[in-house]
Amino acid sequence: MRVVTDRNEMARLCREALRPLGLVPTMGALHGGHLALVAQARRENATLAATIFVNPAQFGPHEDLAGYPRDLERDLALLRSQGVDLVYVPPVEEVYPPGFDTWVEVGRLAARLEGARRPGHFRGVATVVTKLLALVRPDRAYFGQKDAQQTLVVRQLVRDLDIGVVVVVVPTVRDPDGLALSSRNAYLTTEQRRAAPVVYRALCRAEQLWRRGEREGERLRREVRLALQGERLVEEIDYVSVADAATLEELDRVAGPALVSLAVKLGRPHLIDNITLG
Ligand code: PAJ
Repeated sequence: MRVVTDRNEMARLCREALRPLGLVPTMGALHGGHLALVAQARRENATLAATIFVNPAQFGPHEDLAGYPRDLERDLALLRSQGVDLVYVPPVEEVYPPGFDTWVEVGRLAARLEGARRPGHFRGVATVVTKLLALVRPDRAYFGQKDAQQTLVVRQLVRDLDIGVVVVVVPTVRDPDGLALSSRNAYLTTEQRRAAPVVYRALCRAEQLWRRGEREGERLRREVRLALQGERLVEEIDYVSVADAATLEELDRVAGPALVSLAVKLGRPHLIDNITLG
């Protein structure tokens, strides 16, 4: 496994790589969710590249960029054990050199949900993903359904900017109690961790009602909220959404595929999760 910090060297190694070339972008602090992306990408490509870059541009001024969990040696050992060929670990100045002044702004899709909760977040994501795709030029790039809106934003920019990469979305990996794996789970206390499965339970409540024939968006949103409010450690419900799975527009009635998604503050972190209906 080659670990590369220089973008010219990364570009050269990717140009010379056996095709197809797969890319798994991450911010490190790797867990089973990341590794599911890596495993699938390993199966589907001749060469596998991963990136580890905690992207400052996607953190808001009041978000804990400095406190984001980092453990490069452990991450590299995991990637090596999964058969990754190339890992790009750029310093911040390599991605945003002095004078950097171009941003990728996705419109309507990026304004909703996480975009409303975290202004500027998707501009940072879209910009760094575009840069990584331009540098690596992979045949396939892998993203997790855990961040459903991010997958839609990436698909939109790939389409709009004619990037010519296949975006592959990998199902959410969960702990046995339903909690979606996330680097931010490390911030939970033992007691908060015990309460956290309420997030997935609340989503499953919507699915259960939907299976019984409930199609009214507002009723589904209300039931998810009620389930969340039943857990006293949920300090704040940022949003509960039942939206069109392609446009993220809130639905009055569920007819086609719908994304049920939510964000809550539980202790220090905000937890996000989602399921798809239909
Ligand atoms: P990060 O949070 O490190 O996640 C990297 C990838 O792993 C994302 O595609 C994310 O959706 C996926 N992932 C995280 N938890 C998952 C889980 N439990 N199951 C399945 N997939 C999971 O997302 C980012 O980094 C950044 O925004 C990035 C795309 C790297 C741009 O900076």
